[in-house]
Amino acid sequence: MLDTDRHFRLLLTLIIVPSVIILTAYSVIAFGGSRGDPAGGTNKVVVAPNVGGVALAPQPNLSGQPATAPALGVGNLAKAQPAAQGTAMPGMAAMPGMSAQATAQPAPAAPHTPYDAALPALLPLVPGTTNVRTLALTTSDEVVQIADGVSFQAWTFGGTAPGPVVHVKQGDTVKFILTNKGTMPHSIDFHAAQVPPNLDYADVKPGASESFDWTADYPGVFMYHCGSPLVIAHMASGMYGAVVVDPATPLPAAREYVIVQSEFYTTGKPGDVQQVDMDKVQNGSPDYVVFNGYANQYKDAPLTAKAGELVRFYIVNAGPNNFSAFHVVGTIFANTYADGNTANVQHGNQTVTIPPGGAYMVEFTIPNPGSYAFVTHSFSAVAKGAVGVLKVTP
Ligand SMILES: [Cu+2]
Repeated sequence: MLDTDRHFRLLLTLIIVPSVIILTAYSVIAFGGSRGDPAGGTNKVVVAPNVGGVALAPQPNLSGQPATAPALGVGNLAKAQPAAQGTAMPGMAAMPGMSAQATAQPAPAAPHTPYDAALPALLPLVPGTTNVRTLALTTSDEVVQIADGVSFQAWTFGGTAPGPVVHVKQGDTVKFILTNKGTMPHSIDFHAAQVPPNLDYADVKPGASESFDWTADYPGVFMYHCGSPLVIAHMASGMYGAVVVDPATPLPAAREYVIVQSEFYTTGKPGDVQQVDMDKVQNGSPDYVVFNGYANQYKDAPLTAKAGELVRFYIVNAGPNNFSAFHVVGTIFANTYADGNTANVQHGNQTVTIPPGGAYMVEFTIPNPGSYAFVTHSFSAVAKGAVGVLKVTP
């Protein structure tokens, strides 16, 4: 028996000891090798080079004081990292200091005029018709203001980013003409339309015009945007807007606002016109996330409503990258409608998820006067300008 036990132990030792050695060696190669792999490590820190060029990120400050300090964390990272060399978009005029790090902004210039968020009137009818409307949009290169003291070299529809809100009724035919006064080909993609994109959404050369008709088959709220390559570059440069299609059965009267959420990715010296930074665009690292094209504009100049009044927000998320988690602090949405279609109703939502290229209509009534902030609840975006206030009065 003893001999058998010894032999058994010896046998176990001969099996276990080499196994432990082999397993230990394998662990070092497999896990140690993976952590130390330069390629893997580089892939995991793709955001780091993109924070070097972060410009002023306004604080999520609802006190009405203009923000001047970089957002906590972003500023620290910006200082800790070497300056990112921003990549300006091909075809854009090079600006002095284009590749320099932007870490501060100069004092504000003229006061900003907020983008009018009120739902505009319906497009004009073609005389003698009841459901044929005309729409003419022009594309152009413009320097626009995107935040306090920050100007940006944009490509636009109608001279602003976002472009004008298009308002029609379900069943309308839109006789549309696009005139390109910009310096490169542009086009338009109406998410509210059903047309052959290879024909109607084709590039329009500088100086040229193209026209096509489309019908508003579905009610709701939709994005439009430039679809010329690189599409993301044209969208990141400001080429998007909202279409609101009233349903055939009219909605109840309400206080109606249109909000387009979008991101800006910038590079340039403080005080210079900022250029789009395509590295940041492609990596999804915006400097600004804004409602209707300008950081914090409805925090500084609140939208208004009356207590007890039905409020209706049409929200388009133009992206080009981020989802929106749209939320109004201090209220609950009585009704929410994905893409603004009344067939898609839900009740009692706190926050709605709006994908890039998507939209929502939300309705709510606020019983008590006060200041009600609206945000995307992806809160890093709030620090970058995605906050407004609805001021409710008795
Ligand atoms: Cu374009």
